[in-house]
Amino acid sequence: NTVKAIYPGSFDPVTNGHLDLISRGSKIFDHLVVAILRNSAKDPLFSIEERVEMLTEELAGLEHVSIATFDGLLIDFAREQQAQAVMRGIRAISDYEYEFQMALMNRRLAPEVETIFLMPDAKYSFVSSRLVKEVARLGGSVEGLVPKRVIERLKKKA
Ligand code: COD
Repeated sequence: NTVKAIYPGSFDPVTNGHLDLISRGSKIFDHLVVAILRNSAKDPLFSIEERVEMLTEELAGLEHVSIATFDGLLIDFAREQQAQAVMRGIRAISDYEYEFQMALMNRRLAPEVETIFLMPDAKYSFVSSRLVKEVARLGGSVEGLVPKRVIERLKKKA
């Protein structure tokens, strides 16, 4: 009985918190699909192609992990992929309300798909793509919070 999980997100850009979670997930699940949402309400800094590239670069060599993009409902994508689980990260209590609502709405749409939450290493518990973008845009250092290649890409956007 193999378990396939989807790790969905915006990944705009991928952070060390996301990578920490992916590494943990890859040890638990037989297969983990990192799924980037194509059309989000959020206005992304990085194009979908750039986000795929960044994840491809950082996940090279990691076994049991693949990268995909999706549109529409997450749960439709999970069914199409025949995944049994959705993996999400909980950084702090503040994440809980949004994650709880989404998990229960997804369960209502697809009761057979289970949402599983993992916690990142405490040193990444304050890292978010949103704050990384803001600090980088205003000239602050995001060293250690995102991969080196992502820092270079952020500099080019500034
Ligand atoms: N440490 C650990 N986990 C982290 C960290 C960190 N530092 N940073 C982020 N995470 C976790 C987040 O908690 C989240 O679980 C995941 O990583 C991805 O984060 P983001 O910010 O890149 O992605 P989101 O939250 O914008 O993704 C939202 C979705 C794309 C999953 C959602 O909008 C969606 O499913 N959209 C499709 C439409 C749909 O199905 N809607 C109905 C939902 S009920």
